[in-house]
Amino acid sequence: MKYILQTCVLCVCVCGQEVLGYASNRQHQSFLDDIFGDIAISDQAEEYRNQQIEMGELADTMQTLDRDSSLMFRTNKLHFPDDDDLSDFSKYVPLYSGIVTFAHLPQEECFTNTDSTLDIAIVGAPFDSGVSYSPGTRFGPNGVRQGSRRLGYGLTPIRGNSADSKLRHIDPYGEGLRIVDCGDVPMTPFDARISLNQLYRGERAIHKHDTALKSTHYKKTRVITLGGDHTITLMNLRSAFETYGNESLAVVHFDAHIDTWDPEVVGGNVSKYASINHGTFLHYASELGYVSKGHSVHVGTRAPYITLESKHHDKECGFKTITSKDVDILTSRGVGRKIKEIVGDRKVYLTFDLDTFDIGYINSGTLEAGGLTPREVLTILDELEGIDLVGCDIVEVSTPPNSYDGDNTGLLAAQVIDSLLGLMVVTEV
Ligand SMILES: *[C@@H]1O[C@H](CO)[C@@H](O)[C@H](O)[C@H]1NC(C)=O
Ligand SMILES: *[C@@H]1O[C@H](CO)[C@@H](O)[C@H](O)[C@H]1NC(C)=O
Ligand SMILES: [Mn+2]
Repeated sequence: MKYILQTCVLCVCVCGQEVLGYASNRQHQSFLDDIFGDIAISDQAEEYRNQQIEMGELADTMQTLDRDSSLMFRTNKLHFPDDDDLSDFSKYVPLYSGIVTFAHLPQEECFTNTDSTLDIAIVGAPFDSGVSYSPGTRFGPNGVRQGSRRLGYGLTPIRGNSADSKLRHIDPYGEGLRIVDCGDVPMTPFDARISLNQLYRGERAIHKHDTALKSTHYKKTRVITLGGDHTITLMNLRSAFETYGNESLAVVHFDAHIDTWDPEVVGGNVSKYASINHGTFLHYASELGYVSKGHSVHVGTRAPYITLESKHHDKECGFKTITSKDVDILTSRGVGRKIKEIVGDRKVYLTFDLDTFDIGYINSGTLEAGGLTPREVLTILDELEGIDLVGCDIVEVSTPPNSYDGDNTGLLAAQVIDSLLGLMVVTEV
């Protein structure tokens, strides 16, 4: 066996061919060497192994393995790049690796550098000082980003509700819009008043950017905010309202709860400071004129009204209601069509509370049974194709370390954002 091997080494030297691929100093060629080449064995290790074999401490695998079984590897020898060549590093990054931004979008400092042009900006609002039930959604922005790692290439067989819908044929990440992840607004956990004001200023700074895509009919950046408890929507709405003309926006509010509660009912009888919270922000949004009355709608509603008066007050705030059970009656597409009818051609702000989903799918700030399935939600959202979506957010995303449901919550939240991104991009291409 040894004799044959050395003959071959000679052959390689004489002919200058690499077909057999043996390194000339290898006395005891093994199956592993054939498969992995230099990666499996260094010169030092080779020498050590040879010594061990000579001393009879180690079996020469050449004696025991059938070399025919490694013929394929010997004749298809792997060629590694030059040791200092790193050109392949930038070509492909595995989806689970790297520093995590939403769907691998480029990260940008959007707050102080307002000269850059952006079409759509993702920003996190890590805040949970306004919750009445489970806290912890300050980890939400990070959770959504973790859940978005498989996203970034958007052409799928289910985007859009029919083969001839425009949505079916687009990849929101690849249509030429400049979409970036701005990171999180630094929101202090110690004083909700300061914290919410920080968010307003952060959103406002992002809204100052001009858009990049020439064909767009939006002059200013549209923002997708990752929450955070639902209180944050008041600040997002305020900045969107001021950016898009100081005219009330059609608010599409996916949520198990109405969130228009009079502060006298939720929080306000504790202190004035406690009045603004995740159950009252829509009362304030309506009072401040951000909500287009009669053209705004709750979707997925099912939690108790708390008081008899709350139902009446909700109407005063300008919302129509599509309950979770209405999805059974109208079908998902029917719900989508009804929402479109309600908002018409008005500018839309869509806020999505993760508790819209049934408790079986997610963890969130205030879980309610009897919610929607992921497919129902994706169908409803895609049916909104063509609406004038100027801003959106996803809130009450309760992910680890606050919850222990694996990755489900983050994955679903990311999937909703992916659909919303589709709705934002489809009108631009
Ligand atoms: C909306 O009103 C604010 C405050 O008065 C003003 O600064 C802003 O320019 C207005 N926005 C638009 C788009 O007109
Ligand atoms: C606040 O209002 C709620 C609902 O009406 C009531 O149950 C609660 O007792 C009130 N708390 C205080 C301190 O007034
Ligand atoms: Mn809510």
